[in-house]
Amino acid sequence: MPTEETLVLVKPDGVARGLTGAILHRIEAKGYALVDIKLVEPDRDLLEQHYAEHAGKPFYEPLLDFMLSGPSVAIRLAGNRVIEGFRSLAGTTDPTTAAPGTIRGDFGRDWGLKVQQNLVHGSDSPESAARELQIWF
Ligand code: DAT
Ligand code: MG
Repeated sequence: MPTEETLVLVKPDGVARGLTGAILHRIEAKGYALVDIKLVEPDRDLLEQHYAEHAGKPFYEPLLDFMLSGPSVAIRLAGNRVIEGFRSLAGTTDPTTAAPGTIRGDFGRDWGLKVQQNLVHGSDSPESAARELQIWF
């Protein structure tokens, strides 16, 4: 299978808590290649495009507010099966129950807010990756 690409975000909680380096370390240790990386302060329009699939859900507005609360680190990441590989590194959505050994499981928890502050984003399919990479890069 040819090398594929995914969009990874270190979300505002990860940047604010100084976890960008630790997260990048795990990504690099797994053997994936950083193709491009930048600090981004997204506007609401960018986030509405990125999270279009979640519009109208109860956590949608808190999610956008959270993503507007500070910069994220956007990463174009490459490697064979990197889409599923990064989501495995990240762990499941809810950081309270994400498996230990994953980014979300080791560094995240429930902060009692309306949105899961779970440190990272990773595209969930080749179609999502292509769409999201175009939005952020
Ligand atoms: P993922 O980031 O694991 O792909 P998702 O795409 O379903 O999860 O949701 C996007 C983000 O929205 C997720 O990272 C955190 C937040 N979120 C999802 N479901 C939630 C819920 N039930 N309550 C609060 N926040 C939620
Ligand atoms: Mg998702």
